[in-house]
Parts: sequence; structure tokens; C-alpha cells
Amino acid sequence: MGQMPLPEKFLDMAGDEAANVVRECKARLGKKVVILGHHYQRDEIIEFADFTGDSLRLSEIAAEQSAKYIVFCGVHFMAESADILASEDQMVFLPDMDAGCSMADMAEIDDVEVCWEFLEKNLKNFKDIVPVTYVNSSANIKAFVGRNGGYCCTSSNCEQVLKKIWDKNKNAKILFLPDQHLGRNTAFKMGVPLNMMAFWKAGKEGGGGKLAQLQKSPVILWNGSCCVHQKFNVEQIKAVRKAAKDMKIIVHPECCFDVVQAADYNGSTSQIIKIVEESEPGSQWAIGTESSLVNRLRDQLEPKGIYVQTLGGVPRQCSTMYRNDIQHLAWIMDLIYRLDAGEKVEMYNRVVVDDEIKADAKLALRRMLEKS
Ligand code: CIZ
Repeated sequence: MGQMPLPEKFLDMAGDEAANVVRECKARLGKKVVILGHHYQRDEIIEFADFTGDSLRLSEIAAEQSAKYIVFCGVHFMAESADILASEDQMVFLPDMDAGCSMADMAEIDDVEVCWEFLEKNLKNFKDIVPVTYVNSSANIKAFVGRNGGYCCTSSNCEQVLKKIWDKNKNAKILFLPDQHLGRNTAFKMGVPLNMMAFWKAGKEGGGGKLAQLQKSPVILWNGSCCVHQKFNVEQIKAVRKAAKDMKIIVHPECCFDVVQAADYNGSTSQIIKIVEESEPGSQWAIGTESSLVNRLRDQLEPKGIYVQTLGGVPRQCSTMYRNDIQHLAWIMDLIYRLDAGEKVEMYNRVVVDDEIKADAKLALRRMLEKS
């Protein structure tokens, strides 16, 4: 479902006025509403967030709240995860339904099923295949993974999830969806050489590679990637090393292999924030991730004498995250307020995951969270 055009009243609303609408609705709704702000959201949204964090942590927090209305300021798959984990009497809303994720869209369920059938028909060791999906995936994909004995993972716990699988079965073969880079970077860190990773290109016969490679590899990577993190490259790292030799480089593991290898550190959004925040005054950082996060860190840490910049110097904004602006938040908060007041309003932007999909997706999330 796409985003309907904002009513004119909100479309033309000045930022201050929209912020006042959000403030008022929030005050009136009190504990009935919780606003979640992903690390990649604009400042004008983060200002109203009750909680900020990565997608999974935010969904867990929302489920722990008694709030009836969860407004997830992030992208569509995140709102779906919140609905999967929410209780039956909670409703999840996304301010702009066009806030999608191009990486999540790269693993479509029909293509994944074609791949799975091919592997079942052609691989001798099919029974050892465990599908793993990064949380950046649709509820359909999480459900597929859950149904087939697999796991979800985040960029913070990917290594622990793969370890858990290989501890249970040292011959396990991971089908990693949808982000090739997180899969490759993590598996390599865990000792899998690059030539022992196969690659599956959706839409190509047999995934476009050799059957022998699929047969021998303990990891099969799906052909997905993040359009923001793909923009970081080794040349930018070399330029930083040349211009500022004390500057440390930290990148997200959605960056490509060479970039992660050339950087000093890599980690999820929460790990990046923690490492940089805890660094000594006088530290200098070039960060390879989305710019809203980097700019906020820069402004917050400047008074502490910690210098922060985006790797490469050019802002790298996630255009879909950016779709949630203060006008969309004002509109959705006003709708929720009127709904709660008993007004007969047409409801938009509620994200609802089908019950069957939800049950299977929960299996994948639960396996990820299980201790061993
Ligand atoms: O899970 C998230 O929120 C994403 C997309 C990345 C991260 O590293 O936190």
C-alpha cells in the first residue's frame, strides 16, 4: 500500500505548527501512544521520540509498553516487526507508507521460494540448510525463514546467531537473506574464506552460479544490499588516512567487504554510537553510515571535544527514512487522537501483519533470542 497524498492542511503546514500539533496530540493521548524513532530519522522526528534505537530494540520496547498506539518512525519492515511483537490490543502506525527499504525489497518471497526449491532439488546436503534473514526483510521473508527452521538476526547479533547454528550442526549451510554484505562480512570474520561463499542472484537460472559452488559452500549469500552503505568506498578511507592520520574509521557491516576490511572498526548503529560516544575527548571519527545518525553524533559530541564526520565528507541520507517528516507525523498523530476520541475517522497507515505470517515470523525472531 502506498502513501495517500497528505491533506492540504498538513501538506502546507509550517514545521513549527506541525510540531505543535504533534506536541498537543502527544500530551492529550498521554501513555496511550508511544513514538519510536529509529537512529536514521530526522532530528525533527527524534525530538518527539519516546525511545530511539535500532529496529529490533524499538519493537521490543514497544511491546513492553502499555501504549495502545505505536507510531514507528522508521521504515515499513520495522513497523511490521513491531506489529509481529506487539500484543493484540496494540496498533502500529507508520507516518509515511512510502518509507520502504530497497534492501528488504530485494528479497521477494516468490524468488526466495524458487531458490529454496532449486536447492532442495539439487543439493545433496539440503537438509543442512538453515535460512537466516537480517531484520531488514519483509514479514513474509521472516515467516518463510521461521517455517523452515531458520533465524532472524540483526547487525548487532549476526555473529552470535551464526555461531548458535554452527554449534548445533557444524555442517550447517546458511542461506543468508537479503544483505550479501552483512552475511559476507560476518561469515569471513568467523573464518569462512571468500571462496567458500556462494552467491544467489534472484531471477537467474540456478542463481546464476555453479552448482558445485552451491554444493560446497557453508554460506549462500542473497544478492541484496543497502543503497546508502554501498556508497562508501576504499578510496574515501585512503583519503582520510592521508589527510588525518589520527582519525579513526568506523563503518556499518552493510558496507562492502573491502570497506569493512580497510576500516578500523565496524558495527551496528547502536554499536557505532556506543564506541564513538565512549571515546576520549580529542578523538576524531569518520563514520560510514547514514547521515542523520552521524550529524546527531557530531552535534552531541562536539562540546566534549570529539570530532565526528561522515566518511567521504558527503552526506549519505536514506531517502526512504527521510520520508517521515514532521508534517506526516502531525497528520498521523492527529488521526490517532481523533480516533481515540471516538470520532468516526477513516484510518490510514496502520501496519498489520497477517496472523499466519505473524506466527511463523515470530518463530524466527524467537529462535534468534533463545540463549542456545
Ligand atoms: O536494525 C536496524 O535498525 C538497522 C537497520 C541497522 C542497525 O545497525 O541498527
